[in-house]
Amino acid sequence: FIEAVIFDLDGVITDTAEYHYLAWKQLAEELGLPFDRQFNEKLKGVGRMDSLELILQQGNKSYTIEEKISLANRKNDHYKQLIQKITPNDLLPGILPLLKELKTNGVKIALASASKNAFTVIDKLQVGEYFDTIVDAGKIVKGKPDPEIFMVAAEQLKVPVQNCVGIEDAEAGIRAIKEANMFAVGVGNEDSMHQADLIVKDTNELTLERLRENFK
Ligand code: B16
Ligand code: MG
Repeated sequence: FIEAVIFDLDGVITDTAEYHYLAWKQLAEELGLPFDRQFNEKLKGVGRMDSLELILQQGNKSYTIEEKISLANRKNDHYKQLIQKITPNDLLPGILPLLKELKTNGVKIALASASKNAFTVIDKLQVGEYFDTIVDAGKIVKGKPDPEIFMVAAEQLKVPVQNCVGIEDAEAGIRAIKEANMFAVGVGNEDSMHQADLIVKDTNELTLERLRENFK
């Protein structure tokens, strides 16, 4: 039975991808590197330093570790400024009713986001009260597709992995959920979600009933 639901943030609870896109674009422009929406797709669910590496590979200049850290910080400053604008209206469709439904039915709720800004975003969305636990991305050694962040979420909730459902919008995230031996729900189109146990096109299709019908 479903004892807990573990949520990804970006692309599932809210669309911070747009803000990540704008912040990376600003940095890429400052560095004279190419950057567009198509390239941005590769960065979804991927951590900050790994995302930076992918962007820098577009040019032929090499950077020291110190320079890379300062570039990542610069992108994060742009991003932090952008997320100040987030309000509860930025919750994706169906997410608030789902959180409420899970809570009323005694299903535990966790957040497993690669973002070190997840606490700020959850705060801005005003949904912190629904989460039994939020994994600190800063304490995770291996990013998605490694299962670590989902395993830590289950440990923090004290729920066995076989009773957990993970919800993700990125291929790397679905792989992480499956590697953690959990039931994987993918939000998005089927091509990038073939490993998922259940695929929904839109977040407003996510209801406890739908999850229970498909859970195995
Ligand atoms: P930060 P998720 C991920 O969030 C984003 O999808 C990804 O684009 C971002 O680079 C990563 O968080 C790290 O975010 O720079 O704020 O620490 O999808 O795992 O919720
Ligand atoms: Mg995501």
